[in-house]
Formats: sequence, structure tokens, C-alpha cells
Amino acid sequence: MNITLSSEAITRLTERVEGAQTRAYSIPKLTNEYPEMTADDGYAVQLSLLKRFQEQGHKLIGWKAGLTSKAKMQQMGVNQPSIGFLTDLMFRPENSVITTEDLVHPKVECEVAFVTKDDLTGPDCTAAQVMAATDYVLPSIEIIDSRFAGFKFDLPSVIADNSSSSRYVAGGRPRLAEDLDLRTLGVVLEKNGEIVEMGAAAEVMGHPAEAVAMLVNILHHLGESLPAGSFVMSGGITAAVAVNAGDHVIARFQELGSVSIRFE
Ligand code: 0L1
Ligand code: MG
Repeated sequence: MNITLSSEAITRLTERVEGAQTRAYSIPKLTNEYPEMTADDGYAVQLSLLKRFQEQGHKLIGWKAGLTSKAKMQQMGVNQPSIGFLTDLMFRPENSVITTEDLVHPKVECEVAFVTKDDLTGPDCTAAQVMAATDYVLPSIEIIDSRFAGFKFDLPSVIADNSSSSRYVAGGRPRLAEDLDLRTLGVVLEKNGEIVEMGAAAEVMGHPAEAVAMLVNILHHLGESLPAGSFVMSGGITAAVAVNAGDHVIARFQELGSVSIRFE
């Protein structure tokens, strides 16, 4: 790990990100103050935030891969994927209402979620190993919410902000991964009855299981692994779409059914 921040700086930045996440206000990107900050420094802040949440009783449910499609990387001006953690308090049931007052500037993404039945470890985890260790896949919507002013950040900052994770919703029909062609699996995203994005899951690193393998290998770099029973979101298939109070969003996945959510 290429850590340049002192443990005091990691604690300060953890408190800064936690404040912005839990009280829904925007902050400048962290590299304004720490221009030399590395992606590993970002992960040190992210893991410190996870530890702090776990001490408060939040349960780790799994992880998400972020910035896994060219559309997402181009949209956000970064050139490599990242990961973030998912807790029980971030989960929202399908068809429920999400309060935008608790969020800074939410956006939605359509993602294929994997639920694992075997442990996965890096450093050389492959998509084939991910497929073999997958219990089932299901359709999901991720609600991302960068806490950085104007949704403007760089890789170390966004990693420290838990890769913009905020809420997630899963639904539709769980299916065995081997029964589907996860590359050609299509999704159509509708907002207020209008189609706003569409794409095929191959947008996610050629195959969503590749993104999960990448995630497992990053976890290994961080000294972690992915236990059986984890819920893993493999990354947005299309560009993220901004949402506001009053919006209704539905993601219609080929073969997997649909997931919907409303914002108030
Ligand atoms: O899930 C994602 O792809 C988001 C990663 C962080 C970048 C962003 O906030 O768009
Ligand atoms: Mg995402």
C-alpha cells in the first residue's frame, strides 16, 4: 500500500467524510488540502470509515464496484475502477420511497448484483472463479451520491468517500448466473416514464463478473477477502442519471425483471 497520509490526517478526513455523508452536505475534494494523496490513502480513509460505522452497529453486507464502464469513467473524468462497501443501513426495499433530503445530489445506476456462495480471495481472482462462486444474480439500482461539491472529484477523493455509495435497491427475479449471457443482458432505465439510458452489461469491463474479480483483487490489496454470502454490485451499465424529489425510476432488465424506486 502506498500510504502517504499520517494516521492523524486519516482520522481527520474520515470525520470530514462521515459528517458530509451523515448530515448530507457537500465538501471540497480532499486533494485540495492533500494534493499528494494516493488511491491507497483514499482506501485507508474508506476502511477507517467502515470501521467507524461498524463500531456504531452498521452491518457489512457486501461491496460495490464503481467506475467500471467507459461511460462512467468518461462521465466522471477518471481512468480506473474503484470499490466501496455496502452496509445494512444503506439498503432500501424495492418500490420504496427514498428521501432526497438525506442526500446531497443523488444519481441512479442500473447494475447486475451477485450473491456469493463461496469465499473469494485475490490476488489473481478471475471472472470464471466469480461465476463458480456465485449463488445467483439479481437486478439492482444503485443510488450514488458524491459528497463533493458539484460532483467534482478525483480518484483518491472519491475512494475516500466510499466511491459515492449511498443507497442500493435489489429486486426482480434472482437467476442462476450460468443460465444467462451476462454480456448481452440488456437494461432500459426509465425516469418518470421516459427512457433515459439503455445498455448491455458488457459495458461493465466486458462482463460484470470481471468487475467482481477486479473487486476481489482490490480487496486482497487492502488485506481483505470476500466471504460467502456477500452481496456485490458490479457497476453501472450506463451513465448515472440525476434524480430529484418527485422522480420515479424503473430499471427494466432483460431476463431479470425490473426494479423500481421513488424519490420524495
Ligand atoms: O458506482 C459508481 O460507479 C460510482 C463511483 C464513484 C463515481 C461517481 O460518483 O460517479
Ligand atoms: Mg455504481
